Amino acid sequence: MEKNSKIYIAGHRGLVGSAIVRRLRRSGYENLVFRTSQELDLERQDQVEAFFDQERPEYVFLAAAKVGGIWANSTFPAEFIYNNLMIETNIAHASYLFKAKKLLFLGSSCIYPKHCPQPMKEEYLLSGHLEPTNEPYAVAKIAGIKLCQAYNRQYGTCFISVMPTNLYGPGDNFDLKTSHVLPALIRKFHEAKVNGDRFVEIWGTGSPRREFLYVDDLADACLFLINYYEEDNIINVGVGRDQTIRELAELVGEIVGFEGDIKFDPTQPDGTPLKLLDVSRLTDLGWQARTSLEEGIKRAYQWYLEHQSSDSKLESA
Ligand code: GFB
Repeated sequence: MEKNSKIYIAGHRGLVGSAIVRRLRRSGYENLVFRTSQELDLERQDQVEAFFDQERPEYVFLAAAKVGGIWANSTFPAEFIYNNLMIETNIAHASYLFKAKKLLFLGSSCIYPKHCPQPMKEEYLLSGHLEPTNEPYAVAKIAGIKLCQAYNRQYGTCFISVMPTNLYGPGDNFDLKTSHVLPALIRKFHEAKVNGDRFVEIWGTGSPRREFLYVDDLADACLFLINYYEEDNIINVGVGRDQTIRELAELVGEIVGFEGDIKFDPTQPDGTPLKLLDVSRLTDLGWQARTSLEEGIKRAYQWYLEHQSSDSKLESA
């Protein structure tokens, strides 16, 4: 990308999109275009095509998506499959029609089978059954990958697909029902500390293992990949380490300064037991994550403290 290239960031107000905007600006890319969901409904093909016709972006970051944690995925399966299919189909097709030079599609580590060998290599895609709690979301993301590959093959486009592990950081959704585990734990421990509660309740058994990537590291990887990666194959982005949810909860409790106990609620689902990405393909290209989990949680907690009074932001970010 040239410094004056026109770059469209779909989803620029979300966790990932806002980090990509921060990262692009830091490197001096200023010709950025974006629209709020009020201005442009990405589920409407006519609106998306009119926008592409008007703006003709040269590079597209497809970071717009319907996302959420295990409860949201299980509760709104129709929205998770429909919204994501519509958004990715409309944007990829418009990128082809209006001749974008390159598109970067963001998938998710939940595209891999529930009982995938660990760490999960890119070639394990479609080698087994998916985790039921997020199957509709995973199917939409797999469709997005196949769409990119099919357009590359038939139309000669340059659409790349990037699979990040579980993400967290500034701009996250801290709503206790719909969020992912890490922001939920930050909020639960903080509120328990402030209220002087004796314990914090965590969903599930605490035994599933998860890997967490700080979102600004993902944005850095996206910039690296849009500049240097041209392959059809998907590529994982993670840190290469995981921990149990129990260990994560202990770490968040320590950072927040909560001194009570942790209780588990095994009536809530655990989801997939293991989810660690093999990041050797990306490491071999010369990129690796920089932010330690402890440092990342401290920064995310700081962001939460600075934004907790504006409830609307916390619940819709
Ligand atoms: O982050 P999370 O919601 O999603 O949950 P997944 C991870 C683990 O943390 C699960 C446990 O075992 C949860 O039961 N957990 C414990 C909690 N306490 C809490 C809590 O208070 N809130 C939440 N949310 N979890 C998602 C997928 O799976 O991962 C998405 O549903 C997406 O589609 C995302 O792929 C990356 O890691 O299980």
